[in-house]
Amino acid sequence: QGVGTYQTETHPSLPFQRCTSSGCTTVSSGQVVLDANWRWVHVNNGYTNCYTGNSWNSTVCADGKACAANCSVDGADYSGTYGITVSGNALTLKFVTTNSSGKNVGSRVYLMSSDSRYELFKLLNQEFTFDVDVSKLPCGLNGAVYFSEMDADGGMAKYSSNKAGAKYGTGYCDSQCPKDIKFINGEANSVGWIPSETDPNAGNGQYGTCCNEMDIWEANSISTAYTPHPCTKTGPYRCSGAECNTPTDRYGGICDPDGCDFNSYRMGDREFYGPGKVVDTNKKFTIVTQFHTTDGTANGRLKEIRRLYVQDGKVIQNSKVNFPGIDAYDSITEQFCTDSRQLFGDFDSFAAKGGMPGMEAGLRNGMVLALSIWDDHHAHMLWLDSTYPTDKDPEQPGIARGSCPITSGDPKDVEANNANAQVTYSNIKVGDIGTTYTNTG
Ligand code: IDC
Repeated sequence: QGVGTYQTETHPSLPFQRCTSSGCTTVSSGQVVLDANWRWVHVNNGYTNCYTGNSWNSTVCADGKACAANCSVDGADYSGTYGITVSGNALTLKFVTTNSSGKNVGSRVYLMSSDSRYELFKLLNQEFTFDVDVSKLPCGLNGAVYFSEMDADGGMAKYSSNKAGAKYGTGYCDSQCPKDIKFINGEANSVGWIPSETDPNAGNGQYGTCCNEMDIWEANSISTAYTPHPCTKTGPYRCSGAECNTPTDRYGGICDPDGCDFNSYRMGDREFYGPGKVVDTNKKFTIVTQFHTTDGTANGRLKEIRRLYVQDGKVIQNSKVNFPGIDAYDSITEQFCTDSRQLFGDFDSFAAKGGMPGMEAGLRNGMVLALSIWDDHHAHMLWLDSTYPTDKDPEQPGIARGSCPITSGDPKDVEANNANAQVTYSNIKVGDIGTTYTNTG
């Protein structure tokens, strides 16, 4: 796909910090870029759309290669069209943005340290820290901060027909092997495209795009989870057929779509996270995630993913698993994953797709930071913040994930009633373990 020039692409500046025991240095060239899927796609040097609403222009997009050769992705008006704003080191993503050109729902941006390359994070034996304000993020929404094993240049070097690259937010992948991505490997995903039945702006093509994913933060003001999702292949990998996770065969693909989630509420501590709770979601707080290895170096094996919170200057240890018959784990380890999946009676797709060694491979290869706000057309976010499956007993371990009603989270409701929802991420830091936060309380 080419580059459209009707709107100049100006990345909002978002400085972040790199830390060691001698202190933190600011990467002032930090900036974010909007994913290509949200952008206007039109014919090269013309105003005719290649993609409108949820379908492709069949004249210029007779096949994926021709479509990529004929079409360009254009620059973005970050605040006006997409509700994406920055102030200092803080990024705010608004949920619904309406203006004369239409309505935008949600967004996904990636962190860069230059205009044309994503920042590639290597997190083994490191910690990743940021502040969040989820106070305006109700049931059914998800403010997500996570790492995907994308190419730093968006795939430009591998696929010469991708002329847009990271500067225009191309090359996305994750462990759901999403098929709603419009351009994969420098080709349009237009062949066999099926428009979504519920989303006027989305659809699914014949290809998906898979890769290792480390969810640092999937949350709203009611619930939160952090979740490694390994894949059996190095990403990004373009899948088709059964290798993508399909609705009828969720676990038949090359990635782990469920992950090994640590959601405090689901793990049996219902008083830990939420408005007025131990981690009080009415106010800003800090999230620290540490990637501990067996030998305390980046060359060691990934053994534990630990979480800490800091609020009002005070370090808050993670909640503990609180069910009879299972250890009081307070972090993600291979044993936590095995035992919790077993207790809950979940299929252990995490183990099946590589477990901690699988996640380690992705972390060692390097991953790109995605920051997003989204609603859920498939499961209404009930897997995060409610009782799920909805017909099961919430007192049975693993079923209750949060206090949201099972009727909440339908995109048509939240888009109408919570259009003003938003999330703010700020003060992003990465560095040696113990160097990105302090306890002053
Ligand atoms: C969750 C994933 C999350 C993903 C979501 C929607 O962790 O990253 O965005 O699915 O696809 C289930 C659900 C499954 C959950 C998983 C953890 O079927 O959707 O995965 N889980 O809550 N049942 C038991 C566990």
